[in-house]
Amino acid sequence: MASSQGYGDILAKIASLTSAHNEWRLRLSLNLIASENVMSRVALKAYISDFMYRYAEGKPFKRYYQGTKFIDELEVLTAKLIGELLGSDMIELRPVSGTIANASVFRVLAEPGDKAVIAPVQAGAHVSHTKFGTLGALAIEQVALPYDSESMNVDVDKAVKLIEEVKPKFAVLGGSVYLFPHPVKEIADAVHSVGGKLVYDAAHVLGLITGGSWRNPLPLGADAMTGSTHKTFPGPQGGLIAFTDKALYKAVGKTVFPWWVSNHHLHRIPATAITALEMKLYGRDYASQIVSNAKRLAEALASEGFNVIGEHLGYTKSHQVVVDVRKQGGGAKCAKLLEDANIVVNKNLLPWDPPEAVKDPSGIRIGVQEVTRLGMGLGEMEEIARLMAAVLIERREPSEIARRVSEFRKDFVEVKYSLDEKEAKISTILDLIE
Ligand code: DSN
Repeated sequence: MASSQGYGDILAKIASLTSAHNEWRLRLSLNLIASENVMSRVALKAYISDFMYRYAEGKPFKRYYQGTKFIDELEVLTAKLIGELLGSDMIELRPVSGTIANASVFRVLAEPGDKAVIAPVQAGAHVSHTKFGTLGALAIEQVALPYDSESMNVDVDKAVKLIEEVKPKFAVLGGSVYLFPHPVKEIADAVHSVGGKLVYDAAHVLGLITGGSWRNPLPLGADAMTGSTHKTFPGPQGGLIAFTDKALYKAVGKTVFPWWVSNHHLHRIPATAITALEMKLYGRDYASQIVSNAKRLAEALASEGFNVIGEHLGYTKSHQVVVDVRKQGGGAKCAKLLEDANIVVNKNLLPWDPPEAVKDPSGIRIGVQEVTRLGMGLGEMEEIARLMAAVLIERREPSEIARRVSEFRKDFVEVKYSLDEKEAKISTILDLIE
């Protein structure tokens, strides 16, 4: 067995950085980034498999490689499970991220120079919807979907008028910040009437949809729904697309490989299947607890003196809470102070911010899906609000609050809404490697 032979310092550094991160994020801190989550132990075991070393270019049972007979079956089974949760038998699992899922659909729907109607980034669109991201790389022109900051939602009348004028190839709803359901039917009808398609980006709310706590956009008129499998849907990092439009499903399926992925990171597939099963069994309870927790956190933060967005609308119907922290020093400063107190959130543009304010926007965005998966409920949301107020309103020393956060976190380390590990009997490849 070789020793580290002079690389001991580097090895120690790699080990200590990795261990410190694991300890910090899994034991000591409150993870409130709205786009993250943790997998169950069963899904994690399924994830650490030989599939992580392998290639399977092409579609199940029509691959360009040998050695794929098990992933072929697993991929079909996973698509079936997800399809049952979403009410679609047209599921594409190969995009390795939500951004790649978006790129795959956008490029089939539009040629460079064509137009798409999409909310501006400060109104909640994901960067991949914008000229700064994937849309820009595809040279598709973004026409801003009219947005009403009062209702934190699309301005339907103005949006319908704009769609009739612009006649875009497609419109996009959904994205990275949204508290309330979007008007899917109205926008679908408008874009269909000019020959375009509606893409719904469900990256953030996929778990809420599969759990029945958010309206499924597919029966309401979305032609394709893109998503991530690791936000409110608590699986491994990855993307997917569900379709109602068969021609679009086929066209996108022909281009995911070879345009956007060569291999599609096969080890995420069995872990995604395990998570889909968990959502079938526990998704309804999980999703409704997420939404109740988000609302309670918003109310508790408001009681502590924060300017929580959307009070007149009940604050939120999703997993997210958005707070205007200009009075507390702005998004960048507040997110850093909270991080120093072991509370991890992200700074976020609010609808009135110009895109250039991205480095120091007005707000912070908070997501409760991960702490909910760890078993937190309404009482814990009130404690989180108190801890945040101690840092940002009472101006207590972040290191003092960090200790309180870690103490509070101690009781919430087990991943709930999970399959039973003994029943699942999944072994990892570590069991095969001596
Ligand atoms: N940018 C991520 C988010 O936090 O919403 C999604 O890709």
